[in-house]
Amino acid sequence: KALFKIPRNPSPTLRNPEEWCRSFSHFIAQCLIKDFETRPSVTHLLEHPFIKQAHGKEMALGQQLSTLICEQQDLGCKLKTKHERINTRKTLIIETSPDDDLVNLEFLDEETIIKHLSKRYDELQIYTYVGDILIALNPFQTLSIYSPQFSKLYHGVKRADNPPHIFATADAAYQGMVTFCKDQCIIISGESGAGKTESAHLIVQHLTFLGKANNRTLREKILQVNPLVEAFGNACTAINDNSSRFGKYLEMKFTPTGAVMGAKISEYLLEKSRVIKQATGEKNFHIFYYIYAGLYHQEKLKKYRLPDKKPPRYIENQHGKVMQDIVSSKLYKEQFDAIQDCFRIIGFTDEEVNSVYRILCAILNTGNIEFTAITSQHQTDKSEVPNVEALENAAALLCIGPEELTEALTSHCVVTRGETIIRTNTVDKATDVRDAMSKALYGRLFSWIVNRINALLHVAESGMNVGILDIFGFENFKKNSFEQLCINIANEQIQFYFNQHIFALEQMEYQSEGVDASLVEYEDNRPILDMFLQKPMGLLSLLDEESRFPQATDQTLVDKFEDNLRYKYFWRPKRFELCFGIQHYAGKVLYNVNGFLEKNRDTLPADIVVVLRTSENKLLQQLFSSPLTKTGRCQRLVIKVLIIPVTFFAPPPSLCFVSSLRWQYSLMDLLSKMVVGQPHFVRCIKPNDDRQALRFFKERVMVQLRYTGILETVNIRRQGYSHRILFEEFVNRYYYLAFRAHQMPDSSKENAVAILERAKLENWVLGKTKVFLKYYHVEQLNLLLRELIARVMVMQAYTKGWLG
Ligand code: AD9
Ligand code: MG
Repeated sequence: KALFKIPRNPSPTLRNPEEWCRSFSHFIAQCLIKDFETRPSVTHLLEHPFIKQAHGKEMALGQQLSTLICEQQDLGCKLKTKHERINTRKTLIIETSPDDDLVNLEFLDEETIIKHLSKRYDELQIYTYVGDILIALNPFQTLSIYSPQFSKLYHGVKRADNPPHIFATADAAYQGMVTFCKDQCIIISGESGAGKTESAHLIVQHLTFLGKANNRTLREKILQVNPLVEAFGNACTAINDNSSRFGKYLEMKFTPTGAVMGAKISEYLLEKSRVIKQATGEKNFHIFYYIYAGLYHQEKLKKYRLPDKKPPRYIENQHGKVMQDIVSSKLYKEQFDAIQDCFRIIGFTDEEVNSVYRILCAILNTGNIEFTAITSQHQTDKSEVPNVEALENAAALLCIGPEELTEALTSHCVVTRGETIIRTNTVDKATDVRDAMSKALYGRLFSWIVNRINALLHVAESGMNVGILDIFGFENFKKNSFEQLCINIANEQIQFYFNQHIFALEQMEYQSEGVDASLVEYEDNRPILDMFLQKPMGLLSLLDEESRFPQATDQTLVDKFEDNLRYKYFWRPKRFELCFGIQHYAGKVLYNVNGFLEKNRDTLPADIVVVLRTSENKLLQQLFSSPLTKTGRCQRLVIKVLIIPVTFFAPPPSLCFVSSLRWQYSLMDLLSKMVVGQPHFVRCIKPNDDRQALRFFKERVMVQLRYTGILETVNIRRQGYSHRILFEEFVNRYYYLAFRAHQMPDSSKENAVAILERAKLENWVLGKTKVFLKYYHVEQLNLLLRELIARVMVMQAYTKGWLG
């Protein structure tokens, strides 16, 4: 009834009818969700003269509403009632509980938090709030809480109305974007295997649901992006069978009215070295197994020149069960079919897909090329290829001449004093060149796929977006190498970003604005980051410096670290061992320096580039025509210097061949993207290391809660003011709540207070220039605003005569 109570006052400007219709239907849908128990009113609504009259009118409004109402009825039936406790082990209890938000707990210490999380995990409540931050415990089993019904349940409702859920976080980001026309970003963190990638998928799923575009194809395309990119960028590690080996920032683009219009993906720091070698018990990137099994079953191994007796060396299973293992895997074959569908749905042409397969198969053949030494009287450093078949296969797939390829692998040109001299390669050198070529082919192919997806998802730069960050999680294996160091530094950076947002910026503002709030102590990891990033004496600078000396060895490198890094976070177990240790924010890690320099140099000989450029394959020509550049890079580097270490903002060096420099640059680009959006945090926690469902190891969880600073986060969310809004912005945003549309109040402190009082909020404080709000205030204000807007819309429809 309240819904149809038409206010008398004249209306402010009506937005366009389409927008009106959309928001109004959403509003009605929300009312219905809230009113489960009074469902007879739904039937009344269907009978309501408004619906009947609107039927067939402009925008088929009535039709839309009836559909929505039916959907809600359906939802109501399926979920039975919101208050019914369904405790079959695999169904979420759709019932809110006081410990849904740890901030609400009366007594708070580590033990209490663990007790509540453990109890909730037992009841399959894997999600818990800490204020506006979401903790997600990995369930290690499939739960039935991600269906479209749940998407509807978590759409545009008050957060406290439902139990915590990843959809609620996605919804908050979406609502924030639509209400304030501001970009949002969801940062998912947690150690390897904690559930970041799964969470990212679920967020994309819910955002696609929320941004209901009329264009169904677009929705389908967006949903295919993650599976496709992950087939190329994920792999099985000792910790996680589907471990992300690259960082991914997916921006979902929306129109100002909240309809999804595309997506853009940025990839960071792919672990290319995995192509040529994997640690014991680990595997190569998924796609290699999919393609080998898929082509085997389609009887196309011959067409793509792959061996059919023994799998190529790069994907050879180290545990012996080789061929059968791969080709008999139903999963691999099915995944290959799925990847083919992804390519097709996203819009790759058959020619492009064929070229991608050819390059992948060429890489597999390249791995099979061997070298032997030719020793003659005059020469001992020459090598040749005994198994020409693999080389010929690779050359044929890459559409280049086999002789040219042999030349480029077994010799190299040196230019001295204007003269070009050809030098031969030793077996070791030729092997390195071969592997460098494989890595370069794969790395550039991966970037090309990502760029192509972006082009096919056809996104105009206008509009708003919700970005989702899913990087590789913190890793600590028995043996850790250069890759783990890069991954762990990236995680340090994300932790630093979290600290800045949750603790540092907030507390700095209390002081500058003269607000009296108790301060919370937290573990600042800035000194560790400085140790890595400072110039010229940080660990990465030392590594780069050493990489430029041709005579340097891994031994000289680790000595250099020891001699120069005077930090308590660095130690060297024994002087003559090739290893060093770092006390990261998430624990101690021992790194083995073997191969650090070579991996960091990551050089691709010019001779290889020259020969690959002669290819008749269009895609390959494109990959090697110029270094792949990412659009939009380097444009926003000086945003909010405050929250990113200054060292990150040094301009990229001109000689950017060194891996760690490129890598720092890449990370800098990522952070510059993130800082422009309003952040939402999801902290994934791994309850056990055995990947077992319903196993909650207190000690394991405790460690993660400690190093992510959850207890401190609870404290600051309780005592602090997570939202600080300038008076001007506050009055502009919310003035409808206390003033008439035509009044246009000035943005004074007094008017801000008038709004706060009218909205009946409690516990806010005022600073010199800003309103300081608790995390729950913003939701309350937004809800009031949305309800008001909906009322205004009904009123406008009335004045337009749509309501008869
Ligand atoms: V890594 O840093 O990329 O190595 P992630 O991304 O944190 O790691 P991932 O999302 O891949 O971990 O999760 C690991 C496994 O946990 C998945 O393969 C699932 O089997 C399992 N998982 C995680 N989250 C869920 C979930 N919400 N529901 C069911 C889940 N299973
Ligand atoms: Mg992952």
